[in-house]
Amino acid sequence: DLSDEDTLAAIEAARAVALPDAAPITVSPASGTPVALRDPATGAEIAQVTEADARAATQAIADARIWDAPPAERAAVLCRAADLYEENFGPIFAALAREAGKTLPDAVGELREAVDFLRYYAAEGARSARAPRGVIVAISPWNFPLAIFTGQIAAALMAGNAVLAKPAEQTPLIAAIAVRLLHQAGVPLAALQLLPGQGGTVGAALTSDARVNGVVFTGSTETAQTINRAMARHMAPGTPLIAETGGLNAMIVDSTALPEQAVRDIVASSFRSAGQRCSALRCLYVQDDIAPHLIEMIKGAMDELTIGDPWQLSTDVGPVIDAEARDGILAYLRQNKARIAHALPAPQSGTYVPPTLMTVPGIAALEREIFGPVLHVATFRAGQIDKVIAAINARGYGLTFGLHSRIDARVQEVSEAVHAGNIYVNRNQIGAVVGSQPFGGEGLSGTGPKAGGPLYLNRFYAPAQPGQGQPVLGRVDPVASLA
Ligand code: UN1
Repeated sequence: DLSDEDTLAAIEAARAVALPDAAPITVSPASGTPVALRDPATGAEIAQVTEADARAATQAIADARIWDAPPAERAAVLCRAADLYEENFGPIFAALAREAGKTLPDAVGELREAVDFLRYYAAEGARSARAPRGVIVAISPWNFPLAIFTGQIAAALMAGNAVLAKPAEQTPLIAAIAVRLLHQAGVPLAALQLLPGQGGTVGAALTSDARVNGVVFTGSTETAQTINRAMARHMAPGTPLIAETGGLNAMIVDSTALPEQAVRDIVASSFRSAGQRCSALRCLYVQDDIAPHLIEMIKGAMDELTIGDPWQLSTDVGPVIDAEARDGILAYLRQNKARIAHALPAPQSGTYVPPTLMTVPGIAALEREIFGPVLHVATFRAGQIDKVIAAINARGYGLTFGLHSRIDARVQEVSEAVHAGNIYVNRNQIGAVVGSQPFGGEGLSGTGPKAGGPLYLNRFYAPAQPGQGQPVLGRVDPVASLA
């Protein structure tokens, strides 16, 4: 919440000190060729990372040791890490802005979510006497390089596992800051090892090793499928993959919606974080009788967005993560030029993409998940909601869904009919809150259980062993038992 005066003051303090202190930072955990990390807003080099290779990954598995401390002690260490994260907000904000192009409001949200994950899993697991699975590989995405990175690790560590963390190749610096703070809080070195590197080499080595007892992954559906195949070939049957993957998230706005509220929520859901959230709105369905007016209002609200340097407090939309992402989205926009209804000017330098509104006949027309600030809009007529829902469900994803309607019966019916892990009514459809709004998808969008929810930790404990279950009592011979 950036209207909070303390937060604003803290950010101003961070802006003053953190930037020169944070750069350049050299991350060098392993042997290999140093690779330059670049600021997406400016293209400037901010750090050098020496990536791990397949040999380092294999060695890390051999070096891994489960965290053999009482659960209450593990919980205390994770809570201490949460405190350290909060104290170190300056370098964390600087790294989030410069390495991941995060705006300051997003950086604040990300730090809070990471801290919430640490404290939530600590509280959930503090009294559990269950045994860990063993070695857990955690593969995390660049779009939440602190929150999701930390959430995966915190859950696996809280259950007592040894964790091998492979951050996204775009965001090893934030990962290195996080791991340093976790170690400083008291997580043993052998219980948490950081392996920055390429998915194709480090990720592949980690996910095809029989000594690994579980994988937790957030990223694309295709990568989850690749990991699934590698695990099936190499690991013991039943080794879990806990995956949060992509989505083609829709929102329905009917003619009873409050237009001003709907527009605010549509713009936040589509363009905040430059659309780089798997929860983001991709395809909006507006009832035809209000559509012309609502679409004009969306365009007007888009025109109010400030696109630019994420380090400026006034910025709403920063760059996308890298040149490859930008070029992919720009190519999609060129190919679908005829559908563009509105696009904002974006800075020419850096990896910016113009926030864009496209009109489409329906969700079936979307080629794939476009991971950026592109909103597709379709219309529907009264009486056609069932068809719209069938079209949404037919895509096979099931992450987030939004509905703006003032008809109670419709809210009830639609939320029962739509396949989605997170259904949001009369609000935006991003920004799930750890604890109160567990996050996760179904179908092509993920395996569950939901992150930040009460069932998540369960998957990180070993299943009950034979002999450790409830005793099954048979008939007892009274004479023999007396003897
Ligand atoms: C993702 O984009 O990978 O609800 C997950 C949200 C975030 C999770 C997004 N807490 O927007």
